[in-house]
Amino acid sequence: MKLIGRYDSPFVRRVGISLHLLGVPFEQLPLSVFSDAAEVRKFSPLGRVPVLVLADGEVLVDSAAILDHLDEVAGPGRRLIPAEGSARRRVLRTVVTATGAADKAIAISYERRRPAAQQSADWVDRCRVQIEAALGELEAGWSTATKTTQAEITTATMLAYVRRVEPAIAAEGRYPRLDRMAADCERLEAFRACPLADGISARIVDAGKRA
Ligand SMILES: N[C@@H](CCC(=O)N[C@@H](CS)C(=O)NCC(=O)O)C(=O)O
Repeated sequence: MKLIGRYDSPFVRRVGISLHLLGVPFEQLPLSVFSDAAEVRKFSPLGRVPVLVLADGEVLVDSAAILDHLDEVAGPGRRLIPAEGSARRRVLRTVVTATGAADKAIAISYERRRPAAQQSADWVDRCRVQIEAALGELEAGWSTATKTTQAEITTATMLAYVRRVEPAIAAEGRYPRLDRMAADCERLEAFRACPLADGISARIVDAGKRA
């Protein structure tokens, strides 16, 4: 199995962490959607990551579709999103809020790649407000789980990405419950196996100790 993409993408990282947690062996092809765009398009015409190439050559695109497949294979006792009922709805609500925030942080990061004169401060502000609303909702409703689910994985990977792209939005102490949860996650073997550059993970673990 091959996972295409780099862990600086929160979507690639949540898939990598899920594969590790589920004990699924894989090889990572750390292609960049920018500098390796032509190579990425050979697997996914849209040129987006993550892509998961299964052992039989079947290609899965989009992190949600990939995670859905991994949960199906993992089976009822191990799946990372509960199969049904209020537990499923709760995890899905958290996951879509976190992925929505990640989308907005990615939008800011792409805006910053444009020539300075073409960047829109209004657009960046709009994205910031949306990320803050999502983080506020997650913080207010957060309850510590006994088991790591996709809610923790996706929220923690999103938080690490926001910290890298827009550090002020997720400044230490603004979201203490999320700080503690993310620190617990970043200590897990599966998270450490999907490392982030710039020492972000270590800073999140330290912030969790102070939260
Ligand atoms: N909904 C997609 C989002 C994936 C996504 O935004 N990937 C980014 C990297 S973080 C990407 O491929 N960007 C290149 C592009 O959109 O052109 C998923 O969950 O996989």
